[in-house]
Amino acid sequence: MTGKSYTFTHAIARRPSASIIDGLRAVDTGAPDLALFEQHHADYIAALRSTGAEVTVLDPLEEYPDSVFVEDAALCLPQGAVVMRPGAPSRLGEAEEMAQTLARFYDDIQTITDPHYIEGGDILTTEKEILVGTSARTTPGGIDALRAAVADWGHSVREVTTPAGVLHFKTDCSLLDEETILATKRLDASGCFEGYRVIHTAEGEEAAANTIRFNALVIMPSGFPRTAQTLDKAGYNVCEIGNSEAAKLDGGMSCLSLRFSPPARG
Ligand code: CIR
Repeated sequence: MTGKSYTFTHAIARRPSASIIDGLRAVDTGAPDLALFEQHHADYIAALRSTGAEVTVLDPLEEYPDSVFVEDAALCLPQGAVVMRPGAPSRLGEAEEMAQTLARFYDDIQTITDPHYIEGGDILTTEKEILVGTSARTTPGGIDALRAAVADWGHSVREVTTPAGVLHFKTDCSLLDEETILATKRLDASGCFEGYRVIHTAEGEEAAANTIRFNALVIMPSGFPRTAQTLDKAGYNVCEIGNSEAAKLDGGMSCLSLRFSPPARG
């Protein structure tokens, strides 16, 4: 296993806060249950750690109800980190909180600044490029700012489109290996994955698309048996984690961590 786009030594997560009941959601299907969310979160952290990774678990931030979804606050690359500028006003302050944590691991930290917006959930890093979907949270200017921030590190950024009504680009896709993407049919139909092998989520199991490849594991939300079987048959080592509470806030497996291998510090 060598793929730098899914092989990580570290991850950062943040425990859910009691204020999670005020988290953003497209459709209200009821308040998340904190105790159950905490259990799912603990299972998720255990899965990350089971691969040998060092996982930093931050304390809850009551002032930011959505701060458990740490992925949106930053992009971590082998050379450095980029602090995002979330498009949701209630989430703007999460970026600065994450910047402080990133400084433990990175010397080179870039920051997306006013007036641009970009959230980590819209960013899919593959072996050869960084795909970023425009969305209600991520503007073309934000994508251009990211492109400028990572150019010196040798990364190319390609702007794509998050489907209308979908929160983030990665709500509908995940990286499985160097050449393979798990995606909903609706996102794949946009043509953005030309040149990749694409495995589709099963009909009616679109929410399974927010999965992560983390070292040897494909960590996916439980409750999507046909997609899990497809991935299993394709040879992936599937690990299912309860996601009922995060799902009430449009969250899935990728949102709950930042995954990275920090550069050696000299
Ligand atoms: C939000 O609307 O911002 C949160 N309730 C969910 C964020 C999910 N994050 C992600 O997909 N990366």
